[in-house]
Amino acid sequence: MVASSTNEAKSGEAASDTSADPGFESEDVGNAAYLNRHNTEMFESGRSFSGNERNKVWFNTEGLGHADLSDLSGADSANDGRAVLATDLDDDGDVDIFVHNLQRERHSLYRNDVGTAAGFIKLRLKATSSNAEAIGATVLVSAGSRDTAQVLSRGAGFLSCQAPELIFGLGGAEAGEVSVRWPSGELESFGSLASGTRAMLVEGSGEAQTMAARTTQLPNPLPRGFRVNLGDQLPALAVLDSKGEEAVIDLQELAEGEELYLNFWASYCASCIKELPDLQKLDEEDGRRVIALSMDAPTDLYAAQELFEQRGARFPSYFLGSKHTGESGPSTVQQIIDIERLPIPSTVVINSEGVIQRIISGPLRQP
Ligand SMILES: [Ca+2]
Ligand SMILES: [Ca+2]
Repeated sequence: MVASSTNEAKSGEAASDTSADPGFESEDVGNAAYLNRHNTEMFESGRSFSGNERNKVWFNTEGLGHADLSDLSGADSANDGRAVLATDLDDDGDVDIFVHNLQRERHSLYRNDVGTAAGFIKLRLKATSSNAEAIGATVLVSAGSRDTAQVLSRGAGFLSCQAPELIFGLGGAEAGEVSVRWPSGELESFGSLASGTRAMLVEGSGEAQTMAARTTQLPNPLPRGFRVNLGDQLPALAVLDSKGEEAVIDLQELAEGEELYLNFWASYCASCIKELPDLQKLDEEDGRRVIALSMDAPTDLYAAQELFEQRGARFPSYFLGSKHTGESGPSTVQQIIDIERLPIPSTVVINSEGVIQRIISGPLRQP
């Protein structure tokens, strides 16, 4: 899509009589230079070329159609995905998902925690009378009353390939009968393989070579909307103060040896506004301090601050909109959170050393 837009622009540019003035040409709406800069700005601002195409996860209910598990599975994302690799990355028997994105987080890894109680078989293939990777082979697994077939194909997704491994769920059966239709056309049986088997099937051998499991622990995800995690030290942040002036919050300094609650809120968030009096009471407790950081647009700063004060909140209040880029000096707020994903209210509890002890998504007091 991007390439074709640029080509169209180039042909339009050739017909334009503004080419006599290179300075003017570079500003001409629709020409290649304009589009390139437009595209760069799209990338830098984290916007999508493809509009709002959220990632989807569908579950085949076998009879009741496909259920949309996108949100429930946690794989829902507004990121602009370009390729999906579905394979068992931690070798525990269930299929995990790796997504390559065009922008924002370039790679996302979704660990499958559903479990493998229903059983599985993992197979790799080696052909001897055709391409050694056995691309194009069809593997059939009969388990219980179910027959499942998969074709080994490596190409899928933009600039990506699939893992050379097929994973079969057994639907609760203790074993599966395995046969392979090799690219040569030969059909070969490998007999019954027990649930949990990981095996290499070599064409012509008639016997599966079992392989030991090599399980590894995939990391836990960061708290939603955060780019920092428990145990991290929060950097000094460039913000605006409640009068709209540039300010830097050094959380360790502000904590003054006490426990610090950094509350992310906004004037458009009903539950945020509701808990402001509770946060004020918390700030008045011994050994605790509260700081508010509003997610409001800088243009709404004064209205948000007015609402903050109307709710009886008197603890320090800061806002987005600093001109600092985060390249040197204090960090930007965007370097510790993803504003588009952060659930608000969210509260980070920091100890007197400035280290994150807890991250609370939602109100402090759950309804
Ligand atoms: Ca897995
Ligand atoms: Ca798993």
